[in-house]
Amino acid sequence: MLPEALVDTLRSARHVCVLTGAGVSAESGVPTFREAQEGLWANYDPMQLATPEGFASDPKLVWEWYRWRREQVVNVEPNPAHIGLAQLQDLVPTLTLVTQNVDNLHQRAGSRDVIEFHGNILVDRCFVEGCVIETPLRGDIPLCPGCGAPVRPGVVWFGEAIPEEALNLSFAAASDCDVFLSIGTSSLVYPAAGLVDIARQNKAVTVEVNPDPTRTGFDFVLENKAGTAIPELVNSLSP
Ligand code: BV8
Repeated sequence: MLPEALVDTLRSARHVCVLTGAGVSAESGVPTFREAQEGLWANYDPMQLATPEGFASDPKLVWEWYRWRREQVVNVEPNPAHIGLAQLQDLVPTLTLVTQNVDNLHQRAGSRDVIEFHGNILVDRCFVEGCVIETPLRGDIPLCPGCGAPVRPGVVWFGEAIPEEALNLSFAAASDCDVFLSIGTSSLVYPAAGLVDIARQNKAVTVEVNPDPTRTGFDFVLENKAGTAIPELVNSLSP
């Protein structure tokens, strides 16, 4: 049962800013970032693989990891959490969805104008020019057809800057929103994890949805799976 005060707050919200993490895709069968290492990948640390240094030192291994993860995400479906967030976008005046996830599931569920804070695993980019590579990739370490440099997945690695537009749009939304929903994230990775602090500084009501709540200081904590809590939120707002 949702707190009545939270439902009232959402009903009167002008701008809801949502930050999602790997927990939103967990119920689709995509392992969360920290549990993602299973099977042959159990011996590798994602914090090493998801870095420019990791790619530079062994591009073939890093490509194998991303191809394995791509295979995962294209073979799963959006879950009720993704679908509920897409529905929520039509139930509040303005909803800004910022995702740390790179799996494209929010878009497949129908969410519009998704801000991909850490990029998208299904996009390929030239390592040197940064441009998107549309042509089919060939070989263990695909090369840019334009300049011959290695091609890389279009994600943001540790130690890399967040794409400027994504950063600016997300900071602006966190500063303007009157409700900030943090869903399915361990709140460990910055600057994404700092968005809630910006929202709080601007007097937004903050809400965490996580079966394993991570941080004190949220106004509301829904200690539940996103696939259950988000549809409940949507039902409480539906006419
Ligand atoms: C930056 C894309 C600066 C790649 C990802 C040293 C050197 C350099 C930087 C740093 C450094 N030390 C610290 C930093 C900053 C660093 C950082 O924050 N590190 C952390 C680990 C301390 N950040 C960066 O490097 C960022 N860039 O700082 O740049 C800069 C500035 C200018 C110029 C140059 C540089 C970039 C970070 C982006 C990294 N890329 N992903 C890929 O995917 O391969 S991050 C990756 O991990 C994910 O995208 C995600 O963001 C993160 C994992 O977090 P979560 O999504 O929260 O997932 P997690 O598994 O942790 O938690 C899941 C949660 O779900 C849990 O709480 C669980 O309870 C919950 N859950 C489970 N089931 C459910 C559920 N919730 C709801 N429902 C359920 N059913």
